[in-house]
Amino acid sequence: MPSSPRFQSYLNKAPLVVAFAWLGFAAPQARAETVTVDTSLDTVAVSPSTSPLDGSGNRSLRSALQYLNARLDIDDDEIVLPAGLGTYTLTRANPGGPENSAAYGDLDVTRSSSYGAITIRSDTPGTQAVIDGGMLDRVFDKRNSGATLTLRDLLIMGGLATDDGVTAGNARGGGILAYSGTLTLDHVAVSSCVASGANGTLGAAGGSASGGGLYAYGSGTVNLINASLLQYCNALGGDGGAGAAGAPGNAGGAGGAGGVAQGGGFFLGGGTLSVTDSTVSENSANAGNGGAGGAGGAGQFTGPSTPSVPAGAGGAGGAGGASGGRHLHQFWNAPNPERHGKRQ
Ligand SMILES: [Ca+2]
Ligand SMILES: [Ca+2]
Repeated sequence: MPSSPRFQSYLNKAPLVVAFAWLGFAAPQARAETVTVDTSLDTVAVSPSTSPLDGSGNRSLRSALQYLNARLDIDDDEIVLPAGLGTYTLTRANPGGPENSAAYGDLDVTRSSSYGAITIRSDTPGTQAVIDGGMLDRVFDKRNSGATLTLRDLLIMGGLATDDGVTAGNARGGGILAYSGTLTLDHVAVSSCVASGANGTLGAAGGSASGGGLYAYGSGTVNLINASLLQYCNALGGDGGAGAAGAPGNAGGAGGAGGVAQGGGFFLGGGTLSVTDSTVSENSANAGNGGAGGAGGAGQFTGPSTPSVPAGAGGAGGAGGASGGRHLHQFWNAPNPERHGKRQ
């Protein structure tokens, strides 16, 4: 009987191979994947269904996410950002309205609950890697119900939301927009992010703004743990549009109402927020101003001196919007878990 090491190795594996053959399966492979980013540039994957590499052969934050979004398996995967590689600034502006495939603007996490979780973390525990949205769009958009996303040791800044994820006008989630599932911020700071509602056009109301730092909706859970921080974020309602000028002899149009602003730091449109040893402070919500009333129409003269049609009255000014947490500068540090709220 042969006794070479190679043959012995085969003999050791043989029962497993036979077992899988008998069951009709191929032998399983470890599929969980870690993609370590090696460029701070904001590039896209050339073939995201098979590789995280961009056109220069590098792995960027965006190209890595495109690749993991396309990996529809049940294993948990992660993206590792070297903290010393510089700021990861997003530079791919949306070409026209919201985009939800992670190719432009915000970084869309599109996995559903049927597949494994995604973790995006710094390579150095305790040291935050910096992601700057460049005020082009919000930074992260967690889109599918049930998906699990963990962000760890990150500073997320410079996000700007002007849409609700699908439609422009009403702004939600300047730093992060999250739909259902589980989102955990583990030693993550969300700072200097803005949700900004659009200004109204002629006589129309301004857009609303909700969640300057974070907006969560659906039925999931958001966990802030381990010295996470929502700070210096703003929700800014859009101004109402000015009323139309009146036709001769007619009143001017009313101005549009100012847009509502809610939740400078965060807004819960649904689900639960749990804050543990983390802080929400120095955020603000400012509603839009009401639009000015339109000018009254001029009088009409048919004779040499007396107007036969009097001048119209000026239009009514629009109502100012309402703010939730306006000028909110409170310090909130919850050392114990399970603090829930609609607005903060
Ligand atoms: Ca998006
Ligand atoms: Ca996007």
